Amino acid sequence: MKTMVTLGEILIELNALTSGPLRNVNYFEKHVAGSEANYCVAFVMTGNKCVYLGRVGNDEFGKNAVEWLRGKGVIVDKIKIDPNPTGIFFIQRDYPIPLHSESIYYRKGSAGSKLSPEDIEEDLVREADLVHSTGITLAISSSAKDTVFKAFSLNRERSFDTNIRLKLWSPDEARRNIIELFKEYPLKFLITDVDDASILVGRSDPDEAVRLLREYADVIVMKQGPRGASVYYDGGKYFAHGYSVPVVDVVGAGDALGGTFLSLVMSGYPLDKALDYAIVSSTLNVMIRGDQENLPSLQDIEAFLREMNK
Ligand code: ADP
Ligand code: CKP
Ligand code: MG
Repeated sequence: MKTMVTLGEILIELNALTSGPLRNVNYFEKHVAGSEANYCVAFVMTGNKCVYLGRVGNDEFGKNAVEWLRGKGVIVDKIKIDPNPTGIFFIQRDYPIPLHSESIYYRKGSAGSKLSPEDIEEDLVREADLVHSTGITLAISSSAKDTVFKAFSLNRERSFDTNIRLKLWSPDEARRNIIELFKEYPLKFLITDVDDASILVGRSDPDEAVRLLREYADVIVMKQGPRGASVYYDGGKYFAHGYSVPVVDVVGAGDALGGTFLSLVMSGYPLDKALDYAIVSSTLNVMIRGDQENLPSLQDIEAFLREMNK
């Protein structure tokens, strides 16, 4: 079994039960979310171990998050309790853009944003097989950013999902901070998409963008929405197609793909097979509200592939 350590902010997601502008939505469904927590659960569901480093509030939502993640098998004993509230966000769906989900955050000054370098147990990070974080954690506060830099200084096996959220910072700030991290701490795995890559290197063609990003990472996964995703390595490239399914909410699909991919590669799967399996995880994810409830086991991924590729 491989162990990944992730650093980030757990958020409680309140997902609209009906489509349309939130002012007219009366019912919401609650889920535990937050990109790095999603990665952690995807990693654990496919047979590996994940330690979560972060803070939650001393409140019902904080307790909800820790109990839920513990139930999923995530190692939660390093999560700190902070006096500030657990951050939340709402998801508005299908309005004004059909099939699009918009995240509306209430997270400023949250417990999760207080993540600090002193939250890191150095030996734990040093001994992990992989350390993972995202652009969200760089954006939420300067102490959270410092924590990612410190964790990456302790272990060379690094993974990063760019996850640029333009509600948290400007394209310029995102580019400056993310490239600063990459220059100081080159990655084993970079997980990104066409929009983020174009902010980072000014190219929206995936091959072109990867050519400019290659100096920062050994393996690059380029997510391409419903089309699927590609993985680039040592001059090679493999494309895995997406599946046409009824879409309910696409939030969390990228994390499902990234977490399952990392887990399978760490378990020794070849990159192409790991990506084929990871696409299944993201496909199941878009079919429901919530980011973690449909994250599949290996057995379920194989059942999907057997049936869909008949
Ligand atoms: P991110 O939001 O992190 O950029 P993507 O939007 O590329 O990630 O989604 C990740 C994966 O989820 C895709 O590679 C695809 O497999 C799946 N996916 C995303 N949107 C859809 C969709 N509308 N229909 C089917 N699969 C989808
Ligand atoms: O890129 P994804 O749609 O997979 O990311 C979804 C997560 O952390 C979601 O859980 C949300 O809480 C967030 O990204 C975020 O902060 O936007
Ligand atoms: Mg993403």
